[in-house]
Amino acid sequence: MARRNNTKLQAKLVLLGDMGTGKTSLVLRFIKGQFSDYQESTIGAAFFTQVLSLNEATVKFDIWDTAGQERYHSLAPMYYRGAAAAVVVYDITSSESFERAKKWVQELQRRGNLNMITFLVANKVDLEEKREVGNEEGELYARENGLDFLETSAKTAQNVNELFYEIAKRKVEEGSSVAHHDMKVCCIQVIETENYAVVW
Ligand SMILES: Nc1nc2c(ncn2[C@@H]2O[C@H](COP(=O)(O)OP(=O)(O)OP(=O)(O)O)[C@@H](O)[C@H]2O)c(=O)[nH]1
Ligand SMILES: [Mg+2]
Repeated sequence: MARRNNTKLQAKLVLLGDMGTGKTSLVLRFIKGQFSDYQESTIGAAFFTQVLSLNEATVKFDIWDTAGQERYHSLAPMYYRGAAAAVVVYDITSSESFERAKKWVQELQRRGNLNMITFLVANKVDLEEKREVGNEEGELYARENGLDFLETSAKTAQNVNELFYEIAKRKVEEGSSVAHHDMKVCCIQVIETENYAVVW
């Protein structure tokens, strides 16, 4: 019989994106199942943890929710350095936030981890009538840049759990491929800390 939950992984996840795109709202929807129309703008960054149980493993996420205001930009490398996954968020009702998301993707491609899982997330799909960025536009940019893509709504919860579960699943697959094949991959390190293996 297959053993369940026998692997424990810890993964650092960072959210980046323009102010007001819904980064904090996505995290609070995922962790607390809550949404507020009056979510306050993040100052500096906020830290959350959440444990996800999959069939094969338990993944503990250390989540850094960064502040989108431009004045905090210089702090960002502190949060994406060493991250296993990055979620770059834009707001479908703001073309400007989509342009900002592209800048984040470029910065991550220049300065982030080589094997980082990067999701491009188009948030606020409940505001379809105010849409400025088409689904195909986001999807195409993601495909051309090797990113995963999801449209979400922190308000209605559409695709929010799916986003975090997909990242967890991918980390587990990466972790097990390292263990099973005993590969020496320079950028994937599996380190035992306490009870968790940290996958970078
Ligand atoms: N309609 C709708 N509103 C949303 C959604 N997600 C967030 N909002 C609203 O958008 C505003 C900004 O959300 P935040 O979660 O604070 O955005 P943020 O990206 O964390 O912003 P900063 O912390 O300033 O970088 C808030 O008023 C939220 O209620 C969504 O999916 N749909
Ligand atoms: Mg915030």
